[in-house]
Amino acid sequence: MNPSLGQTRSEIRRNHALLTPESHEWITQPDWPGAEIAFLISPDMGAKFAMGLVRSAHGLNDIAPAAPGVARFVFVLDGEISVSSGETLGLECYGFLPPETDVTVNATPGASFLLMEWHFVARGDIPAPVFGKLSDIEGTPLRGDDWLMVQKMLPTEAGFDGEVNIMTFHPGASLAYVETHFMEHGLLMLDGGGVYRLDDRWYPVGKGDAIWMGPHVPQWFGALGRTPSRYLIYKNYNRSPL
Ligand code: UGY
Ligand code: MN
Repeated sequence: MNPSLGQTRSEIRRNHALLTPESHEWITQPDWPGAEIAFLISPDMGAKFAMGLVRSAHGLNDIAPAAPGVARFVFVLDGEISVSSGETLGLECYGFLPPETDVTVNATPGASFLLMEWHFVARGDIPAPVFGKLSDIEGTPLRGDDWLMVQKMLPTEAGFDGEVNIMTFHPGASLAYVETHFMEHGLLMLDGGGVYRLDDRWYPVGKGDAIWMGPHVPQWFGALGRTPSRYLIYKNYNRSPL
């Protein structure tokens, strides 16, 4: 595959997309001074959320909160983020900033992180911010299969309208069946790789690849290789389809 000859593994389809690193478009935004952002998933393609990668060569200072009504989630891929409420987030630490939180974001030079934003659907009181470290979260087997472990970064209480999980597949493990559900996903491969089935297509995927799975798209993953495969996956959850 040779990007300079017009080739890419990226595919944008009606109900899903694969976004691979060689086609990332890094842009600047007035709301994010000092940052370059590659927005990989956005409502323009049919998603109800935005997902991107943020990087900053010289660091970030006091990035303003998200727009009114918008929840923000960050997951650190390199360097360190600190927030104005005092928390410092290192590698594989995360933060959930609910709407109307006046917390600003700073980052060290060279930092990079995953950014998710979505219009928050409130049920009762809006939850407080959540900060944590992935390695502190215990994994639980998915449907009893300990070759496929899930770590939930957000509380499962009804006040949260989404979940962001890490799924770790033992080499050779796979989803037990082809899922179809009305909830959407945004996914970033963190380690390893395998084959992702999306709708009627099968994609080889590896570290750094991102995927949008729209409502109802048939989805399945099988892990390949000799080391575990891990992905971060967002899902709109605790919400009615109506
Ligand atoms: O939570 C999920 O729906 C998850 N099992 N989906 C996926 O990995 N594609
Ligand atoms: Mn799913």
